[in-house]
Amino acid sequence: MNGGDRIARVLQSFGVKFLFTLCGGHISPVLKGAKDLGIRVVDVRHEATAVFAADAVSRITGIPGVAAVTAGPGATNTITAVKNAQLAQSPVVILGGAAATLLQGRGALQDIDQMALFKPHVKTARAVKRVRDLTPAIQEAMQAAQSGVPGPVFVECPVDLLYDEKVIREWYEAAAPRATGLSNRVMRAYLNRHVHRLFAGADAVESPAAEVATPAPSRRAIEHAAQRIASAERPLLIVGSQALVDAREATATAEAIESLGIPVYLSGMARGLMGSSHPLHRRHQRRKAIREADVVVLAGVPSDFRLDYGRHVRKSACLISANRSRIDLNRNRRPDIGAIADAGLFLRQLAAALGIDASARWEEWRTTLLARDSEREAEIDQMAERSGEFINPVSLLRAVDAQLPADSVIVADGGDFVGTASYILKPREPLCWLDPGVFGTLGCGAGFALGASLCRPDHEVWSVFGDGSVGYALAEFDTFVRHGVPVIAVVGNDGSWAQIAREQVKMLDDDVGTVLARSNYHLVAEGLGGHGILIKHRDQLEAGLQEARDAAGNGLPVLINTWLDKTDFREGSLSM
Ligand SMILES: Cc1ncc(C[n+]2csc(CCOP(=O)(O)OP(=O)(O)O)c2C)c(N)n1
Repeated sequence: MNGGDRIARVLQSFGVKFLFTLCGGHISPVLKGAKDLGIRVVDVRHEATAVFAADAVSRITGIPGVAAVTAGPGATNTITAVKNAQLAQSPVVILGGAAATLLQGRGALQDIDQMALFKPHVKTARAVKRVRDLTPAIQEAMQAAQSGVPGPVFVECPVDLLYDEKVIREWYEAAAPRATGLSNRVMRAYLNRHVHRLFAGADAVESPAAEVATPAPSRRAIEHAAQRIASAERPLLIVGSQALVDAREATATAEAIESLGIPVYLSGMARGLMGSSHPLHRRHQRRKAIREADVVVLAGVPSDFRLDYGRHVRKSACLISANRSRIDLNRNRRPDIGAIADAGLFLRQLAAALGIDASARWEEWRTTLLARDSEREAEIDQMAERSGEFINPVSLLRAVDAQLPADSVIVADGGDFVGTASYILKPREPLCWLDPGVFGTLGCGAGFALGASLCRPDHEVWSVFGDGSVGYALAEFDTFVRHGVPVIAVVGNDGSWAQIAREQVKMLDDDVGTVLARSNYHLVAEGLGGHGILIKHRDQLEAGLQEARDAAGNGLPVLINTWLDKTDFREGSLSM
C-alpha cells in the first residue's frame, strides 16, 4: 500500500464519497488510491471549483468534503474558496501536493512555502514528513475540520511519501551520483538514510479515529434561557448556518423550532429548514421584528453587519445566543444568556426544557408578523407585474419558484439578481440552499452546484447566477457534462455587474468597469455539450423552464440565458 492508498483508506473510513481535484504529477497516487477504493474522483477545470464543491458536500452531508490539488499553482488557486470556507465555517479538507522532501527549498518545480500560504486561512495546516504520519495526519485533519468551530484544514503531502518505497528508492538512487570517491559515497549514504527515514515504521498498526464530539450547552444556560422565553411577550428566533453543522440532525432541529413556537427567521444553510411555508417562518421585515422583540434568540448567528453589529436588538431586550465560537458569541454585543455550543443542539435541548407544544403561545405577535409578511408578498406581486422591453427579474424568479420541485436544491452566486432570488425563491427542505456566506464570493456557484448535485443525484439543482458571476462558472459546464451532472443554471443577463454599477453610478456618475455585453452564455454551455436556452420575453418563460427541466431530466446540464430589463441606475433598481 503506497501513501496515496493510505490517504484514500482514511478518507473512506470517514465516509468520504467524492474527491474533487484538478490533476498534477504531485498528487497522482492520491487520485489512484481514491479511485481504487470506490471514492469518486471528480476532476474539475479550476482548483477553486474543487474546494467549493467539497464545501457543498460538507454542508449537505455533515461529512467534510475533500479536495486534492497539486503543488504550487494548484494550491494557490484554491485560496479564495478556502477563505470562503473559513468564513462560512465549512469543514473542508484540502490535500496539497508538494515537492519531494529532499528537494524542498532547493528550487524544485512548483515548490513554494505552502504552509505560509495556507496558515492564515485554515484551522490547522500540517506538512507530513514521513509515510507513517500520513494516516494520523489525515485522521486529525478530518477531525479538526469538524470539531468546535468547523473550518478548512490543509495537509501537505510531499510526492515522495505517496509512491511505493521501491519506486522512491529507485528514484533517489537514480538521482545520486554514480562516481566513486568519498564525497559521492557520503551523498549516497545520506540519500539512503533519508529514504529509510521516510518509510521507517510505515507498517506499524494504526489506530482508528475517535468520534468528534458535538459541543453541548450547559444545563444552566438551557434552564435560564427557557425561563426567560417562557415569560417573553414577543420572542424572536434567528437561525443561521451554524445550527445545521450537524446536517444529520436537521429534521430534529426543525421539530424543535416547531415545538418552541417562536416566530423564526432563517439564514444561510438554515433556509428551507421549516419547508417553504411554515406558519412560524417569517421572511420579510426582519429588522423591524428584531427591534420589537423583547427576547431575541440567536442560534448560530453572530451580531455582525447583518444585524447592524447587534444594534438591531433593543437595549432592553434579552439577547440569548448559542454559538460554537466564543468570539462570535460575544461579537459586538455580549448576550444576556450565552452558550458556547452547537446551535442546533441548543435549540433541541431548549425545546425539551420548555416541554409541551407551544403552538398556542404568542398568538398576537405571530399574527402581527404574519400580516407584515403577507403585505410584503403583495408588494412583490405588484413588482412582478411591471413590464419592460425584456423580462422583469421578479416575474422571472416567481416563475422559477413556481416550477421548483419539492426537493430541489438552490445555489446562489451573484449580485442584485441573486439578492432578489433570495427573497423570492423558497427552498423547500433543509440543506437545500447554498450561498457563499459572509465572504460574499462571486464564483462559488459551479462548485456548489457540482457538490450538491453529486450528493443529491435525485434532486434538481438550480443555480442562480448574474451575467457577471456566471463568467466564473462557464468552463465547469465541461465538468458537468463529463460527470453527468444535470445542473440547471439560470442567468439573469442584464449586461451589467449591476450591484456594483448601482452604487458606483450614484456616487461617481460613471459606470466604468461595470458594463457587460449581453453575451450568448447559453451557446457556451451548448459548445461544451450541455443544453442552452435563450429567453428574452416573459411569454417564453414557462416553456423555457419546462424545456430546461426536461433536458436536466435526461441528464444534461442546462444554461438558461434570460435577458433582464436593464436597470436605469439613476432611477433606482427593481431588485430588493
Ligand atoms: C470574487 C469577487 N469579485 C468581485 C466581487 C464584487 N461584486 C459584488 S456583487 C458584484 C456584481 C455582480 O454582478 P452580476 O453577477 O452580474 O449580478 P448582478 O448584480 O448584475 O445581478 C461584484 C463584481 C465579489 N463579491 N467577489
